[in-house]
Amino acid sequence: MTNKERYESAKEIYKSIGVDTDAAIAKLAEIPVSLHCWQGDDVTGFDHEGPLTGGIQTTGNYIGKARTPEELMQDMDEAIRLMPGKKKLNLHACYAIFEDGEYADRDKLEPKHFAKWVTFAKERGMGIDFNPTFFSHEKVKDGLTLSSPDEETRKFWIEHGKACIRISQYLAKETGVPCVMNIWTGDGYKDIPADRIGPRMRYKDSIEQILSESFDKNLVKPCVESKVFGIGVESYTVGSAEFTLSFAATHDGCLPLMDNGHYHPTEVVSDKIPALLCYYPEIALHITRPVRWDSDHVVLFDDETKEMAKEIVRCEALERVHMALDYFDASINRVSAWVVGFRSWQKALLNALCTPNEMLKKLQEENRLTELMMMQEELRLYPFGDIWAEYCRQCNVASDKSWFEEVQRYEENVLAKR
Ligand code: RNT
Ligand code: ZN
Repeated sequence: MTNKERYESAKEIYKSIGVDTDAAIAKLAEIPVSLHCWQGDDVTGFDHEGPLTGGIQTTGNYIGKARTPEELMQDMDEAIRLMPGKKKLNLHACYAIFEDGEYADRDKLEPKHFAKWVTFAKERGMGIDFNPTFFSHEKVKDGLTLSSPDEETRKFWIEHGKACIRISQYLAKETGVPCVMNIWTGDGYKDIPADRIGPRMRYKDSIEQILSESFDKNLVKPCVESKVFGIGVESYTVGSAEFTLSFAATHDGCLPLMDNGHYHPTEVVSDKIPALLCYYPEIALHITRPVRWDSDHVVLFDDETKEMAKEIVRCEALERVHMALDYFDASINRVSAWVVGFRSWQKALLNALCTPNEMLKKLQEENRLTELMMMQEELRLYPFGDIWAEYCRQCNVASDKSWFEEVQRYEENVLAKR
């Protein structure tokens, strides 16, 4: 059978359970997913020397890490060519690009330092998301930034946040696409603190000061990301789940951002998505794969990833949930890491769009739970691969593993020579 015939056959099978696969494919093609630049260089950026801090860590030393903006863009291009679907570019402030000899510290960053990224994104029809970088910098004092008891430190980071609001607004204006600006800090303590409320009150005040910078709410969407713990900050995180959720709930225009690596191992973000959607008009996600902890492994097409996508689709919230990938694996080919992760999330979304959600919901409402279980299991073996192949064909990318040959060639010709 040709791929076309396989698709036609699969389409009929899905049609018999009330799923329109053509509509699913068309829908997915218009939903942007944010691709994080930081997988390409192990969260290093271009504005500093020195280690990655903030309780996050990349492990591995695979060849070919991008060392310059040109290399990073070239690698991203290579990855983008191999992924179906609409992309948005996700940048961190530490990826500022300085022209010869010039340098601006984080509190003095300006839109012009991101002009090259704007050109890159525009040429590829992408919007841009942005992140202030509150880590890997000498002004992180005793592991604290926005919650520091040292006024000078705190002021520096507030100014950084404000500069990032201005940059986000510029990125949105230039690309014509709203910019999601995510605030995450690694602030916390390794061991049992004596004062848990003080840092949180300072953190609250600092974020309020950042958000007091004037911006158009239709252009800039600030978010606050929570976390349970980081490496070296195991006992206390200032921006905990309760703190950030409450902050977003009480500050108009501020979105909560859930990273699925930032919860206790048996908690699932798939269940938290519909809970938050009951209250927030919009939410944001960092999609990652925690292995035993917030390890930021490459996203796979696994059960929880599928379940998260299903919840977004079932809640009819594809336009209300800002989706961004967030992982960094330095132990494997970084281009492949981008591609596998992005393709996995695309698969999860397409799989969700091909799920007979109305039918399943009805079974639940009528308490036909025996049948619901049977049907959910049955669906696992539906010919989803044929729908995926058709989606990839329409997006002009390989549907099967043949994309990997391209990555191997690129490793040989480009990455191995660095
Ligand atoms: C860290 C957070 C944060 C970072 C990126 C680089 O635990 O997930 O989102 O991964 O900002
Ligand atoms: Zn994250």
